Amino acid sequence: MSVRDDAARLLEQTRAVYADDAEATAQLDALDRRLHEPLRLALAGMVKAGKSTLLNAMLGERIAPTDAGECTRVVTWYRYADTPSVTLHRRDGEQRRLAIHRDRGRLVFELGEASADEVDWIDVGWPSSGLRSLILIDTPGIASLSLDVSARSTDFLVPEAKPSSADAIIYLMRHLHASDMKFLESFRDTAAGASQTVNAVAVLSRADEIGSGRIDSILSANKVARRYELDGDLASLALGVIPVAGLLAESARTLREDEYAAFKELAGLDREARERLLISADRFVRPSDATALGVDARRALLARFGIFGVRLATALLRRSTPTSTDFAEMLVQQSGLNELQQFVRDQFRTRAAILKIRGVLDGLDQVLTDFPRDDIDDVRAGIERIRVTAHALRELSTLARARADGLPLAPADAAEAERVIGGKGTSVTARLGLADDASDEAVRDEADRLLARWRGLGQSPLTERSAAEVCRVVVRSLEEIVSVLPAVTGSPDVVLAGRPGQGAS
Ligand SMILES: Nc1nc2c(ncn2[C@@H]2O[C@H](COP(=O)(O)OP(=O)(O)OP(=O)(O)O)[C@@H](O)[C@H]2O)c(=O)[nH]1
Ligand SMILES: [Mg+2]
Repeated sequence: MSVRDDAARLLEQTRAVYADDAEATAQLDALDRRLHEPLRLALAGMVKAGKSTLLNAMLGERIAPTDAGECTRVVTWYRYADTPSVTLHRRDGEQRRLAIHRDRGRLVFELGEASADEVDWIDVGWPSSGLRSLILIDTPGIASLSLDVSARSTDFLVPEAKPSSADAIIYLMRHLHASDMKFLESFRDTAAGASQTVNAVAVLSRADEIGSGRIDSILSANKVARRYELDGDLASLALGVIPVAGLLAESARTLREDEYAAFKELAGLDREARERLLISADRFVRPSDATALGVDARRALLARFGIFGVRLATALLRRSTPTSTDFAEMLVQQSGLNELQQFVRDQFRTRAAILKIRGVLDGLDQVLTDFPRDDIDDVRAGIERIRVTAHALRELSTLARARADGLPLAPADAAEAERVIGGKGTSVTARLGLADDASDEAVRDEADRLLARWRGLGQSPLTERSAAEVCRVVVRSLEEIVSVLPAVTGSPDVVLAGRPGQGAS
């Protein structure tokens, strides 16, 4: 019986209790859907942090509107569908299908006569393969001049006294800002608070601007990100900090042949003309006959790639002549997008099942609170039982504790414990601290060694009770690793949702 089956059964049981209550049943139905849907990953951050651009980059398509306009003020869900559709949900409960328009490759939603204030959320169904395993949720900027929009994002992500609708979050920040911290704190305290989970990653966004668009901007951004990561407060709020140049990533993933040709033209200029042209964004779009590219073409390049992207693209093409596909991939590689996607895979997607179950249990709690009655003690007990017995949930809460307060262990032990319970990724090798390509034998040796060590630590009379509890979680994680080892080929993700192989869905 997997944890998910347990949760599904508990939902079923609750539904029977509330069979005569249509409103409660509707909420239970929604929880049931949530249990079977992909992970809900929200992008949040201050106004113009680059949320929608990054969402497009992750999908490799320009569907989220990025410039000013009413739509950027509405929470928008992007989920997989065979045929495109855009549905507007009004606050008064009414739904309306919107026409789908494209403008220069971009999707444009026309809210029609509805103003953003009247819209609750927009639901976009889109046949993008990236959405098969994730639901992406774009949110309006926080701390905007319009308090109203701000309130709407915050309300959605960290609703007061309610579990969040998102399972995990990518928080974009351009520089560490007091209100960023405040937001991340409230996200931890409410959404994840009940089960104390770390489920946020911070993105240092618009990374190309950090070094003023110089070609080593990403390097500078990396240094800043590492510094932020060492900041104790931030470390307790986000699993990591990753610099990403979202605009470059978005445009690289939607690169057109004419843009590729334009960059080749720039790379082919003689050095002096090229350097003069690329000295600043202003200079780049001034009338000049040093290049065959007209002002409009240069303006278009600048808007799509930023001055950093233009410089980088030109430099790359001077060194080699890749095909346009390879060239696009080279640009993506420089943008930091791959690192982010890798992180989302390692930390969120492999834990999708358990993050969702956590959200569903919180939601179930909420139903019991909102619709109190006498015969719900069994359901309440059922929720508690799953929370206590599901090892993956205990891993998550231990991990959260490690990040927030530190574990009650010697520093080296604490670091090892955190790694074993999945703090650096959930693959067997990541948990054991081995290289990805470690041999089966090395994996088994290390797993056995750690298991013996942590059993000993847990049983030592010198170990305090709170530390012994952590040891038990670590030992259990190691036992599950050992139990999957005979079948190890490569390095499968171990999502400890009960038994191997039933984790992510
Ligand atoms: N240079 C640079 N500009 C970027 C980057 N990402 C986004 N932008 C620009 O920043 C502006 C805002 O980008 P959006 O993606 O709309 O930002 P947002 O956070 O969704 O904005 P709101 O939804 O209005 O809060 C646009 O003009 C983008 O082109 C980036 O990585 N580098
Ligand atoms: Mg936006």
